[in-house]
Amino acid sequence: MDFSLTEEQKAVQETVRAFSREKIMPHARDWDVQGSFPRELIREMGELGFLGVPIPEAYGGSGMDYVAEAIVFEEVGYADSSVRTTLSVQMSLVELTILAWGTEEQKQYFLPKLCSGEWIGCFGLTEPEAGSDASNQQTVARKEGDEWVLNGQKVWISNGEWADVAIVFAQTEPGSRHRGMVAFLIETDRPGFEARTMHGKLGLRASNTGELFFTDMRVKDSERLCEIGEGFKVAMSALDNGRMGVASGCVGIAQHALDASVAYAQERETFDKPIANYQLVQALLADMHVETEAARMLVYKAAWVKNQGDKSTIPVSVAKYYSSEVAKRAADMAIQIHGGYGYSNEYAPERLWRDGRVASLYEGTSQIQQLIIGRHLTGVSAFE
Ligand code: COS
Repeated sequence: MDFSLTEEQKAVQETVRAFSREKIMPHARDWDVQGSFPRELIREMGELGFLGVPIPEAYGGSGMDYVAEAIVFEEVGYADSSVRTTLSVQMSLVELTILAWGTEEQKQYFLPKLCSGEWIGCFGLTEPEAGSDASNQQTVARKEGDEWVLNGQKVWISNGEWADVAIVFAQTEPGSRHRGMVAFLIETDRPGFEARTMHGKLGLRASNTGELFFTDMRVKDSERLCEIGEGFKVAMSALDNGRMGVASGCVGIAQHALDASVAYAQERETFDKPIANYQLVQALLADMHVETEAARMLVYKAAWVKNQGDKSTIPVSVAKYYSSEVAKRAADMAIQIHGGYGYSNEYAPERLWRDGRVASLYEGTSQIQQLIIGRHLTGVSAFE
């Protein structure tokens, strides 16, 4: 067993870390307050190759492995989870899904635009009545000749209003649950499609989250991403990638919470001594360190499984479940160590805490991950 990173992975870590600490982190607080970050940043990251890490070079990607991808998410997530979320959706949920399920024509047309950051993508699965219960799709696709007519609504769609291209899931046979689901890959600049930004989020305020509306939207049959009835498998296989992005980003949140806490503990004095002298503070720091290291190892293990080309659902669920819980705990401990200052946006912990909170909700709640893992252990499905 070799725990060291390859030269290529180390180079990625160095480059993305330098970029994120210089170009993202100093602005994270202002972007959080403003509720957005500059879209040009996506283009810039595309030019540096951060947007297509595991995509083959033939399609405009960087042709690297899943550990390198995890490192990119960790480093960007350390700086700003809003930017990381935008990146994760683009790379894990959209690009990798097109790579796995798209036709050669779809891959050649969409992937270079997404890898370069010229286009932004979104993943339209969640609906008001289809969150954890993802196969309960109310968006309907009705066939008319060689076209489909789409009607329905999506919610909580990251990149929603920014997206040039959307993967959209729909039901072709209402009542048939996952057996009738299909996925389309559609350009959004079209009649019948509308996106509206959602406001009032606890965290990830700088990332765009939208609602999508489909009103008699006409979609060509050639815009299908899979066969009829395969839509749910597309969604689940996409989440095997998406959850890796969330897990890696959470390692970044936890590491940032720890680094900020160590620095603060060394500098802040109470009773004439830096608070780092107090055993109760050291205990918090030790817990943060141990849990962050453990989360990182689970992420790397899941990435390694992916690199072998093996099915990664379980290791990814394990990593996502643990890392998202660790991010919440680490950010909470960081607030505790920072005391009153931890409650102010003058320091990072309160934003880490708000941004980290969503990680155990989106792309499958912690409870969904527990039930996926529980089903694997017992052979009994809680969903039947
Ligand atoms: N990759 C490929 N195919 C998969 C898969 C995966 N990871 N997981 C399941 N499938 C396939 C199964 O093989 C099965 O195919 P067949 O009908 O051919 O046998 C089909 O999909 C149905 O699978 P399953 O029986 O596991 O479906 P369930 O309804 O039991 O799934 C869970 C339940 C909870 C696992 C699923 O609904 C889920 O993950 N929900 C959370 C969704 C979520 O994360 N939402 C947030 C989205 S934010 S973008």
